[in-house]
Amino acid sequence: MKFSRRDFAKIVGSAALGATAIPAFGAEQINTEAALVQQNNARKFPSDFMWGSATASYQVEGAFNEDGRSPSIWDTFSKTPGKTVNGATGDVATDHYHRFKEDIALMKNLGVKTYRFSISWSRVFPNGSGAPNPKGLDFYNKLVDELLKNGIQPFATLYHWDLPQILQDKYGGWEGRETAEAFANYAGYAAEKLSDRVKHFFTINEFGAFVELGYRIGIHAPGIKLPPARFNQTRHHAVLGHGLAVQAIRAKAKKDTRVGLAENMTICVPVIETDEHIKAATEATRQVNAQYMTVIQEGKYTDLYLETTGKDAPKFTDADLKAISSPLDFVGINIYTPQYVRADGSKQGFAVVPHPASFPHMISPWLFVGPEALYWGPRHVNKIWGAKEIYITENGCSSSDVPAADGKVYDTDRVMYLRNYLTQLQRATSENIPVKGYFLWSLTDNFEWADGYTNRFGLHYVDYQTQKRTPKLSADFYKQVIATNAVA
Ligand code: GBH
Repeated sequence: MKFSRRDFAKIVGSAALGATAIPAFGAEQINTEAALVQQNNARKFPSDFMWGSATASYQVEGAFNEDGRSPSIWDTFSKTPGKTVNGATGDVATDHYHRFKEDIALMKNLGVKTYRFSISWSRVFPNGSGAPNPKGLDFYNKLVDELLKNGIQPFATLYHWDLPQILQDKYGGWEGRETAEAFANYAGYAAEKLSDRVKHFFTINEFGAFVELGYRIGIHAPGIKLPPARFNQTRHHAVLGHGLAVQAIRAKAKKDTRVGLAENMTICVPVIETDEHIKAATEATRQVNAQYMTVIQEGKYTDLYLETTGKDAPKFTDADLKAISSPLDFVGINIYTPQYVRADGSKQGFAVVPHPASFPHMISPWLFVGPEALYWGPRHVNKIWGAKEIYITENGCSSSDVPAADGKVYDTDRVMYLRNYLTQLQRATSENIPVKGYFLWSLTDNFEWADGYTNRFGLHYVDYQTQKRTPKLSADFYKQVIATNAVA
C-alpha cells in the first residue's frame, strides 16, 4: 500500500501534520508509513559508521580445560563457594568455543560489520609467559578466519579480566610489576601472530572494574581487599601494563596495526547543560578518572589525585609515565550509565550528585538509565584530550527476559534503552564528534561475572539447558538500526 502525505495526514489527523511540518517531502510519494516516520525523524549516522557487537572470552567460551588452557583467576574465584550467584562458573558458559560458527551466523544476520572479542591469556600462555601454546592461539586463528569469511572485521581485546592464575600465585597478579611485563610480552606475541588479519587491538578492558572490584572491594576475581598503598600501586601496574603492551604491539605487529584501550571511565554528565555545569562536568571527568584514563591521556597523575592519596600514592618513575601515555590510535569507552555532576563553590569546582532512590535503572541495580552518557562520554574524550578516533566499545543493558509462549523474548525495555542511548550517540556524530563505531554488549546472554547467569545482557536469548540461541525483539530492532543506519 502506498501512502501520500495527504493519506497519512488523514490517518494521524491533519491538525497534527500542518503544511509546514514536513516541508522536505513536497508532493512526493512516501512508500510506507514506516518510511515516512523514518524520513521525518532521520537520525542518521555517518555513512562509514561501524556497527558491531561484543563479548569476552571467559563470559562465553566455556571449554575451560581444553587444548592446554590453564586456569585463570576467574576459574578459581567462581569455584570458591559464595562468590557468584548460585555458584555459577564459566566452565561451559555459552559454549562459544565450539559454537563460534553459529554465533558468527547470528552476527551476519544482524548485519554487523565488526565483532569485538577477547583473547584468553591462559590459552595462549598457560604459564603466563614463557612457552606459548599453539593450540590456544589456534582457536583465535579459526575465529578470525571465519569472521573475515563473513565480511566481519575482528577487533581483539587482549585482557578482559581472565588473568592466568599462575601469575596471581607468583606475583600477586597486578599487584606485581612482573604481571605488567608479562602482559606486554603476551600482547606483543598475540599481535605478532594475528595482525596480518586483525587490524585493531584493545589492550585492557575496564581498569575501573577489574582493579577496583578485584583488588580493593573483593567482589570480583581475585577477590582481594588490599590496603590503600598496595592498592594504588596495583592501579599503577595496570596502567603500566597497558602502556608496555602498546609499545610491544608497535614493536611486533604489522605496521598498519592500530592500538587503543576499552575503558569504563566515569562519564560525568552536567545536571543541566549550562556553561557552569558543563565546566564542572569537564573538570570532574579529569579528576574522577585520574588513576586510569587521565594518566594514560596526560602522562601525569593529577595534583588532586596525588594529594588525596598522600602517603599512599603510587610509586613511579618518569619512564613509567612515558610508557603509560604511549600515543594511541583510538580511544574505546564502555558506556552504560551516567554520573551526574554540578558546579559548586568548592575549590575543586564540582560536586558529584548521587542518584536519588527513585532514579530508574535496568535489572542490574547499578545500571541507571541516563542516555545522555552516550553523548557526553565521547564529547569529553574528544574535547578534553583531543581524541580523533573514538569507539563505543560497550553499551547495552540487562533485562529480566522471560520468553513468551511463542518462544520469543519481547524485551521492550531493552529496545527503549537502546533507542534512547543511540539517539544521544547520533547527537554526538551529528556534531562531528569523531565516533567511528559502536559495539553493542552483548551478542548473546552470557556469564555476567559475580551475577552468574542472572541479569541477561544479550540480543540473543540463550537457553542454558540446550544452548539454543533465539533473537530477542532487541535483535530485530538493532538489525533495523544497522540496515537504515539511523535510529528511529
Ligand atoms: C562491563 O562492565 C564488562 O566489560 C562486561 O564484561 C560486563 O558483562 C558488562 O559490562 C555488563 O556488566 O555489583 O553493584 O558492585 C561494566 C562495569 C563493573 C558495572 C561491575 C557493574 C558491578 C557493580 N561494571 N559493576 S556492583
